[in-house]
Amino acid sequence: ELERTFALKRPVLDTDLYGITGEAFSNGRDNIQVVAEMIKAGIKVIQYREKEKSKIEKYQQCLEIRRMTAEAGVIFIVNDDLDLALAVKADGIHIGQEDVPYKELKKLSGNLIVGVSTHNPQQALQAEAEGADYIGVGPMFATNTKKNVEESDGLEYLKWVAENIKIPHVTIGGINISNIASVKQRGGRCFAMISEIVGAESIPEKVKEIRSILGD
Ligand code: TZP
Ligand code: MG
Repeated sequence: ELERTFALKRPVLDTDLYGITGEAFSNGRDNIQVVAEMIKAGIKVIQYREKEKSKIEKYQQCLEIRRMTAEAGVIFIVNDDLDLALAVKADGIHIGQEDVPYKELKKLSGNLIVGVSTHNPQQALQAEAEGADYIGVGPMFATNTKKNVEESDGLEYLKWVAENIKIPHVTIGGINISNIASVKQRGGRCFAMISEIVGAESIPEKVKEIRSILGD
């Protein structure tokens, strides 16, 4: 009964905002409520990222989010857990440098979209060479949302990616209303935010404000 939103991988990230969950930063809302608001706000790619729940709790939330995103035509990506992504028929999986290497993961991930977090040119070149569908680029700025985040030259690294990498990229890390214009100016096209969006009093209002800054 569950259905993937897209039979084909591409185009992915052909959109301005990439929403990511995180219940701990959501002002008392749960991930389901946050996703409902993101969909209402017109966000077209949503990643389930949840570091503080058991697998069964994550599975239950992902099942519901898969139903919601499929109905809305929104791409649904699961962070970290390939079993979870496959079980709920997500559209994609997002992994970091500390997860099972992409080279191995892709043997198991079928036609799922696979995104890889990168923090420097060497990691970006490797992800592209190995066939990743998109890369995460960051952290752009300091953030309290992710623990032990690998350092990056942020805006300088983004500029390099914009000039040298052909697969789509999503910028992440400490992006907010006050600095998003500087990220766009360095070549950012798709912007991922956790705290700025999930922590907003009204997510649709926040998204409107962000879009007015981006000029779309
Ligand atoms: N990866 C790099 S920074 C980060 C992740 C998941 C956290 C982004 O959260 P915020 O609140 O938008 O800084
Ligand atoms: Mg991970």
